[in-house]
Amino acid sequence: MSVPVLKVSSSSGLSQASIDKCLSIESKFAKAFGAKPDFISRSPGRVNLIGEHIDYCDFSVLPMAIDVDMLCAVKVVKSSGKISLSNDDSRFGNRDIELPKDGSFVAIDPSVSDWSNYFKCGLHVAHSYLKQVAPDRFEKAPLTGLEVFCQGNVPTGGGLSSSAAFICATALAVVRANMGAGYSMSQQDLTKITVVAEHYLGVNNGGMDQAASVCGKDDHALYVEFKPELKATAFKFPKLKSHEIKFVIANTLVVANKYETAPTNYNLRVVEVTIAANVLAAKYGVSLKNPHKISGDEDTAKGNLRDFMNAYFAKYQNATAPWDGGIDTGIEYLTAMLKLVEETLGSKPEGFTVHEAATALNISDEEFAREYLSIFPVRFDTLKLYQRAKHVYSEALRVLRALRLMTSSTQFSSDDEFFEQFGALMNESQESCDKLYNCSCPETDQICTIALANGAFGSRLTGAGFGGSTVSLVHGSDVEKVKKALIDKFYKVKYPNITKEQLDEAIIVSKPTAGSCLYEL
Ligand code: NG1
Ligand code: MG
Repeated sequence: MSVPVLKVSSSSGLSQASIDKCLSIESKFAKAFGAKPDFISRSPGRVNLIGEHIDYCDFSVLPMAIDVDMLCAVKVVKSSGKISLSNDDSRFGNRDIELPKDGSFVAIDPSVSDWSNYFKCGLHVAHSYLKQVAPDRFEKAPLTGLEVFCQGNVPTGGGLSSSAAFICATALAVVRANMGAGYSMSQQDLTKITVVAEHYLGVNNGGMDQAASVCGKDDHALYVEFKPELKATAFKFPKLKSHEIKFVIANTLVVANKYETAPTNYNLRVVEVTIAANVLAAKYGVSLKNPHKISGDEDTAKGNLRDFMNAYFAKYQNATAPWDGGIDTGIEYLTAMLKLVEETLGSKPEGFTVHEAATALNISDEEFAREYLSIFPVRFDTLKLYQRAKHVYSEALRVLRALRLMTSSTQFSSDDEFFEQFGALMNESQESCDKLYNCSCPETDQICTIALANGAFGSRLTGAGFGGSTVSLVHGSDVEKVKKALIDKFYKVKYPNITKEQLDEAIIVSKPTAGSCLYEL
């Protein structure tokens, strides 16, 4: 499916709110650059309902796009030789990016923390896409110059993917500006190219955020699969007899700086589960060679826990094909993996030293350091292979159970059967993120406890964790009650000077929204 291109007019079926937003950014653009933009690109934030820290193991996740987003209003200034950036948020000052005349890439310096780095990441992946689809035009010649006005309301560092929203909007804008108005880009291509964008800033992320931001659909959540290829299937929440299904998103306001903490947090988790997969593979004598990666990032492709699961079933259970994503087989395979993790790694809850992990892999400590610890640098005392692998397989299992609840055609005998079962999965996910993956934080735990005590059926961190946001499942009629409890018992206690505006931004109750699009003016 193509990224939608929408004409900004009421006759095109666009909501008045979207039209107003476009007209408002158009006039801000005019103030900044003294002209009218040619088009606007948009990409939303997302919340992940369940399936945390498993996308980089190629296990499916259940996110939805939400109605906070990033907009880029763009004017093509063909031969200016630069991209001039302006931002609605005064904390982010104007920037000029010079475009190399020989058509080479703009350099990105991840050691300098600057908002334009995200733009540069989107620019880079769009540029490399352009070189692929139109090499004659983009191999040696520079990209077109641009004026860009950015405006977003996805909280930064809040676990709702402000980074993916910005990068997807940027990449889309650069492709549209260089290929012209008629060019149609597929959602799959936009997702695929943006998945690797943050790797240029040193974060070895999976593909959930970009898939959710690009492929979001009004009133639908998404089941995102990464194998055999990237696929986002939209589904509606089940219609219950008397209660609407609502998710309350509450930000801890603890900002998770992913880049600074990557060596001990996010990237270390990716490394630990990669090592766990390879230790299991060595133990059971199976090969993870030639793993299928959506990113095409072959340098870092060492096989993952899904590859191990498939290799194990091929060798020991005569499976003739890799797991195809089916719910029943998935539950069977993952349950077997959990047993095996217990038997194989369960005796070492204290974790593995470098030497112990290298020995388990039959390689030298030096080779181990080179192969696993150097591409993205990491720091640790011991590698918690048992806990991390157990989290991944159990979380992947919970996603399948959650999907079955969301999509099962059998009616629930009572509404609360749905709420209780889905809520329990969310609570188990939180427990696993906290105790096995160590990616929760005290503020997240407090919000979850308050939400659960005030009517929520399930409550958990969403996104990478280590701060950021929470998501809680509630009856539609209980939204206000849960919000009030969070305000009185968490926000006003923890942040006594919090303003009304800050509170309005901290708690979001959004219906699922549409993904990336272009607005033509
Ligand atoms: P956040 O930090 O919430 O944007 C990150 C990763 C995802 C996924 C989740 C955890 C990036 C861009 N995204 O999301 O790929 O692994 O953590 O489920 O780093
Ligand atoms: Mg992010």
